[in-house]
Amino acid sequence: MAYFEQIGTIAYEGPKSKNPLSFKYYNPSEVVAGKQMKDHLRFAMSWWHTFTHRGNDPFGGPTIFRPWDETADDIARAKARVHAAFEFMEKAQIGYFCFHDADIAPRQGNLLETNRVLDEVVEVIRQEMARTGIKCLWGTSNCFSDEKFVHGASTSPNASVFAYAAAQIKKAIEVTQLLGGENYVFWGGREGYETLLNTNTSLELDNFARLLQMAVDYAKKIGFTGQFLIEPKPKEPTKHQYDFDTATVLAFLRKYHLEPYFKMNIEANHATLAAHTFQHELNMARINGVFGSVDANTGDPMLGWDTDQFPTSIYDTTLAMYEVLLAGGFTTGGLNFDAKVRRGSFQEDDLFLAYIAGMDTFAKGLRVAAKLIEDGVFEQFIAKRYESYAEGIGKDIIGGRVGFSELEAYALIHGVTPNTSGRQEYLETVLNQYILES
Ligand code: XUL
Ligand code: CO
Repeated sequence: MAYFEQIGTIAYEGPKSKNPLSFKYYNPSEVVAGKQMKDHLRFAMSWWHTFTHRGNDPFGGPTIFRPWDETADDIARAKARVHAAFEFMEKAQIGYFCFHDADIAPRQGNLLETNRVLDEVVEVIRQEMARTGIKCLWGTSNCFSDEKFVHGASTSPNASVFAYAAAQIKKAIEVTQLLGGENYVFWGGREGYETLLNTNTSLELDNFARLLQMAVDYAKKIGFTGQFLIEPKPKEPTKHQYDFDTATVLAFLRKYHLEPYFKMNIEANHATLAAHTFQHELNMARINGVFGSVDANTGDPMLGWDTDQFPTSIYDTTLAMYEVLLAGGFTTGGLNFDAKVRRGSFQEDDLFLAYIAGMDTFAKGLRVAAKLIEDGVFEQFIAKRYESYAEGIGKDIIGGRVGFSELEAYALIHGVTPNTSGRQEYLETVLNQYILES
């Protein structure tokens, strides 16, 4: 059965096309900076927002009613969603998907039954993957929605909740391995606190690290070679999330000797919520060698919460792809649209239009970023700005050949040379020029 009968495969028609169901900038097989666009961008669909989201918000129930949700039997519904999801990905030319255990199969009364149903649905996914060649970018476990996770999962004060979360994650890693997932994501849904008045932060952080170490050990044991990723987010649902931002996660990983096993899954709006730019978070991951993958959705700058919107700002995607290219591009990672259509965008074709918007915006960003790097626009400027460290006293500082006494002697004799302008406005103008002309 086809769910999107009116829609064919979305094709590249170029920037002059007026056909909304076409790509204007994303030309999958076109080579940009030595690689086909599809291999640079590695677009992924998020199962949860695309196939289970019904438009609910805190003020109202569903506004989105999908044909694949019509059956009352929740296992049949999960299987119908698999067929709809693969038809959608094929038609939208999306090569990867990401999932939580809870999105792909309905939970049952106990863990054993939940896992049995999960296996049943995973088998249908496996068949669809074999039929289409679509791959799994990453899997994860939902350790935040269920009531038992009210006080956290690995950071819960209740040890039996820690055990249950571990069991759930064990299974999710196994399923990810079975589906050939290239990564496994940890997003600490409720790993944080609401108030310090009832919280032992020291024990909670130790336990968080214990759970991650167990995951590392178990992956080794079963031969799961996918990359482990941590997705930083500063707030929501808890007031303070332990994985606040890249720098905080790095400090945590280093304290517990976990850094070799984890990279970052950077989400654009999580950066915004931490009062950083998307580019900042990607930059921090890149310079620390922990750049892994991207959740490409954006927020609304007027709102302080996680709106999970499809990205349409070329400015942001240009600077994001600039960092991704400087990081050497994606290896196991990709661009996952952890994004949902607005509550008011309830038609089936809105799903296609939303993904087209996001994919075209990133494709355009890639084109601009590749040109900026090819021309060395910012690299040359930056190299010149720091040239005082390439010779003389600067070289001695970097080489560790001088300390306070030598520097005092230097300063007493030489004083300081004049500073040069940072030229921010000029650089911003050049960036605009590249966005408009590339
Ligand atoms: C939550 C979020 C998650 C993770 C996976 O803000 O982004 O959906 O991407 O659990
Ligand atoms: Co995300």
